[in-house]
Amino acid sequence: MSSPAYPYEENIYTLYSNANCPFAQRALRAFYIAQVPHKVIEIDLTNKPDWYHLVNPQLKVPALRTPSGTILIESLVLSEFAADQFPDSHLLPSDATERAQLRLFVEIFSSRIIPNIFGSLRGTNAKEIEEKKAALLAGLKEVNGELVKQWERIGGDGALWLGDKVSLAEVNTVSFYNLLVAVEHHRGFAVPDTDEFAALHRWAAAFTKLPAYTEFKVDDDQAINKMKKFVPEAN
Ligand SMILES: N[C@@H](CCC(=O)N[C@@H](CS)C(=O)NCC(=O)O)C(=O)O
Repeated sequence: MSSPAYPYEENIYTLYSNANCPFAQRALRAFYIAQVPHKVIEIDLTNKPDWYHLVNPQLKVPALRTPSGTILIESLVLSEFAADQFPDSHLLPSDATERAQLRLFVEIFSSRIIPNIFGSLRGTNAKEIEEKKAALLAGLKEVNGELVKQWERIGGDGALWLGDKVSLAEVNTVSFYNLLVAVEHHRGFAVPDTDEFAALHRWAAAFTKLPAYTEFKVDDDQAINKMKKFVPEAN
């Protein structure tokens, strides 16, 4: 049988990624935490290799090739796959209710924060930009409330979703939190330093110290520059 006409590493996982992509960073962090031998192939998104459609017909990163040749796509699928395939990573709690609560947190973050980060940047007039910034603020308040509820449930002093242990709650969200710096720069938005957002600040102070965070963190200047492409020319 002939080998497929795209590059991959025999016998280990191959992750097709881009270091600046917040979606790809979910997969990079999950595989880093799970300590799974894998090769990262960096895809230049401005000049994608001809063979990439054979890996992902949607031409997006991240994508994963398993050692047996199965291709998986979509960042949340890949991070969940890492958690399932490598349970010793404890990326997900063993209790089904706790897993559901964690997934709800990721869903709330993904649906309230991510579109409003991009929406604030893409806005074409002051009204639209202010509406998206207000929605982003409301989303962050909701995320803050979820953190407060979670810490009441689990007790202890830890400031990550699972207390002291990093999990998919951080893996699937922190690359987007990292983009808030671009909304601050381009749109003058900052998370207020008030009690309403205290849990969020406490969580960020904890996850920014994690090796899994710092290893893949995009520099603030680079995040600001990369996100500039979403800001329309006229504003
Ligand atoms: N829903 C996808 C989104 C992935 C995505 O949008 N990736 C971007 C880079 S951050 C991409 O590959 N875009 C294709 C392009 O730039 O042509 C996922 O979660 O994996």
